[in-house]
Amino acid sequence: MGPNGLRAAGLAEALAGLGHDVVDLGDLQPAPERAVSHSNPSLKALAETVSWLDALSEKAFEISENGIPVFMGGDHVMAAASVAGVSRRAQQKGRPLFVLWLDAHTDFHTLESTESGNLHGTPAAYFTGRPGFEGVYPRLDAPVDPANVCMLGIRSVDAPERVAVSQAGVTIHDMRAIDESGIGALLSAFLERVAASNGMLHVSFDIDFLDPSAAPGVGTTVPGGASFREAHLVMEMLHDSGLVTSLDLVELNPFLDERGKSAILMTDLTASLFGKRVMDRPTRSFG
Ligand code: EXY
Ligand code: MN
Ligand code: MN
Ligand code: MN
Repeated sequence: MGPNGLRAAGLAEALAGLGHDVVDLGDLQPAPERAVSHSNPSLKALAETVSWLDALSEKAFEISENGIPVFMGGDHVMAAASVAGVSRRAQQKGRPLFVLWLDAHTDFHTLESTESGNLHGTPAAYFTGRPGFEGVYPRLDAPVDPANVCMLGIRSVDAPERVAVSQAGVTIHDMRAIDESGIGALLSAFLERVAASNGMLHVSFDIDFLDPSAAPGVGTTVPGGASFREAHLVMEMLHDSGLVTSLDLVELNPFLDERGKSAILMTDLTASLFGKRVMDRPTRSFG
């Protein structure tokens, strides 16, 4: 229902209104199910999920040749495949891929370490090449260097994730860091690095990045998230940077939403990333 919530909120029309050529490729179909198994008995819907990942990993590579793909979910496990596909594309172009992870959670579990068995807790571990996904998730041709991953908005991390994400060298800006330094300064520093490396930039936007008062339409709300204004600043700065090459919009659950509030906000934030602004202003360049 997430993609249809965004369609109903007018995402395509909003982007077209900003002068973009928008093509809605419709809903993806899963690949045929493979016989996959794992020793962790808590994993939920593993074979079904893997069949979606198989299809999306190929599709993401295919459609990232031109334009800026926007992957609408759906569960954040989707990012395992969207990032794997665009990372393969970056490798082919000889450019490093950077990932900006906007989320309350690090999603850095392996199939072994997850206790909930919810696979949305695993994508960042997979695409950074943590072991344990081989033969289950799609083959990972181009793991993302964890040093090129920046997570913003973090406020819920399980114990095994805390150790692994720090050891891997991912940049984590939790809500305290945002409170202390300001979200703009933290994002600027990351964008400078992307620009200096001529990197491609994938943005993975989990709607639970936002405070639940702004976006209640998600199953995994965590209090104390990014505000309406902080999120708009992030999107406006991303647009100004000109660095974004692909985007995930995930975890919107219209069943849990309040009169479309979250779908409308996610749509408006995406429009900001694609150039919606209050007033024209000089473009800021990074790098
Ligand atoms: N870390 C918890 C788990 O693994 O179950 C919660 C994960 C929520 C993930 C949401 C999508 O960002
Ligand atoms: Mn989910
Ligand atoms: Mn997530
Ligand atoms: Mn989350």
